[in-house]
Formats: sequence, C-alpha cells, structure tokens
Amino acid sequence: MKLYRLITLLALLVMILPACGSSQSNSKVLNLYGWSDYIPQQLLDNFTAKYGIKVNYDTYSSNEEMLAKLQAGASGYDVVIPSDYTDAIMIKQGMLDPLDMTQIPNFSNLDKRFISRDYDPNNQYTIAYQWGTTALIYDKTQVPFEPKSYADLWDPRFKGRLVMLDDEREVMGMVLQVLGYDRNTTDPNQLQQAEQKLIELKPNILKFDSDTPETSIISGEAWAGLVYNGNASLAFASDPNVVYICPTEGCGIWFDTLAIPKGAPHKDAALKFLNFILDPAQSILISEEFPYSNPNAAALDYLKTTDPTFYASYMAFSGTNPSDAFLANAKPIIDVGTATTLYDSLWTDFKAK
Ligand code: N2P
Repeated sequence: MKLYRLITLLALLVMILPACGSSQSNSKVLNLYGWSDYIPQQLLDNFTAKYGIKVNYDTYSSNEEMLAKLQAGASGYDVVIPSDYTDAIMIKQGMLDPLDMTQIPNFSNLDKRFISRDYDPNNQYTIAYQWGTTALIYDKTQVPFEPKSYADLWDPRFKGRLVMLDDEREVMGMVLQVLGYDRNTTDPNQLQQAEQKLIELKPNILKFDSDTPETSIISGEAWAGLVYNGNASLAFASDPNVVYICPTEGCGIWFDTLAIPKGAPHKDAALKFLNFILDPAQSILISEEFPYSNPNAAALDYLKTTDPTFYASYMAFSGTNPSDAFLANAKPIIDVGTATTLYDSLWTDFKAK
C-alpha cells in the first residue's frame, strides 16, 4: 500500500513538474540586452530559425548604463553582456543566475585563456563573448606628427580632432595613466587631478562616441582618439592608413561575457542562446561583422578554412590579433568598490562642463 502511494505521488509529480516549468522549458521569446553594434542580426535570425524563438534586442552603450537600468529594477531580460569588472559587481550583488553548464556543451570551444578568469573564477555565471583592448587610434595621413603616447593627445594641433569613447572607466583610466597613476586608483586626490587633466583635453575632443567612433575616423573628421579594438578594426578595413597602438603609458584589456540576470523569464531560451553563440559557424558571423577578438578557438579554426582572406586580415591587424608586446602593456579595469561613485560623479561633472 505504501509503495502504491509512493508510485502515485511520483506519477503526479512527473505530470505536474513540467507544467510548472512550462514557461521555462519551451519559451518562444528571448529578451536580450546587449551593447549596440555587437551582435549580427543574421545570428539572431539563425537562432530564431533553428528554435522558433523570437529575439528582442535592446541595446546600451556602456556597462554603467546597463547596470543602472537593472539596478533600477528593469526586469524581463534573459541575457546581458557585461564586461569583466561589471560581472564582478553583478556577482557580488547577486544579480546573476548560475549557469547550468550541462546545457552549454559548446563551452568547450573556448580557448582556455578565456575561461576561469578572476572576475568569475569557475565560470559559474558567465561565458566569454568577445575580448579586446582599448587603445590609441590614428590615421597616419591626417595626424600632424606620429603619436606614441596618450599624452600626445593633449597637443594643441589636435584641436577638435579627437574621438573618445563615452566610457567613464576607460577614459578616466587613460588620463590616470598619463598622470602616472594606476588606472584603477581609488585615491580621491588622484581622481580629482584626472578630472582636471581631462578638462584640459576638452578643446581637442570632437565627440564622445562608444557606438561607432570608427565613422569619425573614416570620414576624416577625427584624426585620432581612444577606441575599442573592434572600432579600430572596422576603421582599418575601410582605410588601411589607420594605425592602432598600445601607447607608451599602456592601454586597456577587457573581456566581455554573456550572463543570465536573476529572475530571467526565459531561462531555457537563454541557455540555448548561450550555447548557440558558441557554435563556430555562428561565432564567426560576429567576427566578420564586428571584428573584436574572438575567444572561441574552434570558431577561429573554422574561419581559417571558410574565409581565409578574412582570417588573414584578422591575424594581421593589431586590433583583432594583438601581439604579445601590445598586450604586455595592457591592464584591465577592475571593480573599485565604493570608489565607483566617485568615478561616476567626476565623470558626470566633467561631461557637464
Ligand atoms: C560594442 C562595444 C564593445 C564593448 N559596441 C567593449 N567592452
């Protein structure tokens, strides 16, 4: 009799459990919140064609914008694309859901250099999306002299000719390096000096643009600036006179990731999407349209055979395939804890001036 009851109970559970999780097991929608100009529409269309899951893609232009929106209570997103230091913040604040790695077998396609990094040591919450550097770009046919350091950007001959990322940590980090300080300093005095130094750069700044700064270089309006590697790669693809260097002070290095925010309504779709993105044939679509550095080793192998011309240019350019010498001087942004609010307020103050 007891055994009979147990069997009945188990049978009931088997019937009920899938029903409880129905929105979790067969979702028809995926709400993606990611950087702008970063995920090819073709990849999203391929995902929809394969799984019948429609993708809504909302974009942001900085980690801070994404974080502020989620902290203000925006819910409903299934996948976000934070950078390393923002992962650290989100993990600390309990904003991400642990990943069920059994659902992401393509994780093994990643180059070992991009797993188990310090911001998420066991890849409990994140997988690598793209990586890259933040460094100095210039058009050698436009610049009045050959820039070698960030300090050169203050030269008055650059008046109105610089394009800068609208990225508070990268720009403040750059100025701190020019002053000889750590790009992740938490010292209020050093940070204040950085704001002053940044104010002195203002006459040279044509515009702040984190989405498509390469367009200002390509049009010739801007001659130099601070951009992400993918922007430099796009500029170089359209104008081979574009140079991208890690200057004497050093440059930035970053690792962008895919993660699932806590409370994501379509977690099943999110896991499918994470695995799909790591498929080599999908992953190379990213490199071809947005040439950052790709952490997917299997995808780069695939690219070598399917698109050898593009592969050769990917390997030859410092933006997509930085040399050891380039990387030797590259330092990441890290979470500065409570000093974040100081960075925020100095940046806001500077932008308002
Ligand atoms: C894409 C920006 C890449 C993010 N538009 C750099 N971390």
